[in-house]
Amino acid sequence: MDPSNHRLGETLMHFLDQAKIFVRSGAGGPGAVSFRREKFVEFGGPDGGDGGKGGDVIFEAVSGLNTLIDFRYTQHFRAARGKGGSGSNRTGAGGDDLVIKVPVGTQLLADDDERTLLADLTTVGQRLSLLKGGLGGRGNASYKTSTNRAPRQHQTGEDGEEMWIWLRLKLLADVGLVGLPNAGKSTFLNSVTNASAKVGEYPFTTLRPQLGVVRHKGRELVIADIPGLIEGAAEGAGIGDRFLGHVERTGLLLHLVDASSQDPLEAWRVVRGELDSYGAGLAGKPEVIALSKADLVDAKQLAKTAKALEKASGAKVFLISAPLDEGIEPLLDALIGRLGKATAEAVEDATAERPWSPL
Ligand SMILES: Nc1nc2c(ncn2[C@@H]2O[C@H](COP(=O)(O)OP(=O)(O)OP(=O)(O)O)[C@@H](O)[C@H]2O)c(=O)[nH]1
Ligand SMILES: [Mg+2]
Repeated sequence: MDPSNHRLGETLMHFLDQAKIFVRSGAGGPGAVSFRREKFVEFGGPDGGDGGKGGDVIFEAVSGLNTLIDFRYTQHFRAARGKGGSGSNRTGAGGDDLVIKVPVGTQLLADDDERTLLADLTTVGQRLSLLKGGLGGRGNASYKTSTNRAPRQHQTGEDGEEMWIWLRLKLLADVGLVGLPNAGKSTFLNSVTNASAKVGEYPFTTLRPQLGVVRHKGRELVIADIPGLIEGAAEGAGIGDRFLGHVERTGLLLHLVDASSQDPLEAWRVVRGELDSYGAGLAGKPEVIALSKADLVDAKQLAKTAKALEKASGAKVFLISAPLDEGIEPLLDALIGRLGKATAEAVEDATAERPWSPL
């Protein structure tokens, strides 16, 4: 067995960013057929109550979750049925709504060819009531008229609704870390945030996306670390590009290039190429570039590399050494600076978009 496949398999057991599930709302309870039987009343009237309403299926985005892994084990979700009505005009109890908790950043997609987007739950506490529970059936009391004083009519409850849907998680972060494997992305994440990502001196140490939070100058930044990209990732090479979706919604990309590598300029180009072939606007995202492992290269060489990279990218290139905590402050300043601008642009984009309407 290919060891990298094995490791990927292990990873997917703990992290899952898409799942297909079946949901059904509760059916309404049946209406009752009942007549009053009272000792001193000659003809007891109809008193069958209505059935209760079935439970709705509701999705709610909650904090503290960052994988859809639970949906690998449970794929069927059914809200409770309404209870039947009963005598003495008692309406049946409504079935409880089923609230399905999902991580912030979860999208709900229809199981059609287009994978139509049904909802995008991007803030904590955001809810979507996807399926309505069936209405309870009418009890016979409600059929009483002046001409029919003892109706036996009643309704069974309305059926619930059901559907298969896809859940897709796209983590929400301010900054997405990209670079070749071994560029020092996880080392950087660990040094500036509360994260404790695995670091290794070999490629593909990181097998699943991870978030970290950094507080800098009164601002909170969420940084997403994803597995390294290699040439051909868009066609599935290495771990492929399947995790790039997690940087799709970041305000900007922090592109780390290993200053001590053979050809840093080419390393930068390869990753740019993969961002380009992935699409989804990644190539057009604001990019902050930093040469990592600056401590491993002599000053002259470093300056030369930085200059070449600045020329190729047309952007300022930061120099950092995460283990020595060098160059980190100015880099974080730049991230915050660029993010302020990027957010303003994103707000403009978002207001230009058509509002989402359910189904
Ligand atoms: N000397 C030095 N070593 C570094 C620096 N940053 C990272 N490293 C080392 O480089 C190796 C790779 O670091 P990681 O942080 O795992 O790299 P990565 O980009 O997350 O790699 P993948 O997860 O495989 O994509 C590790 O051995 C780190 O200790 C640095 O600034 N200076
Ligand atoms: Mg890593």
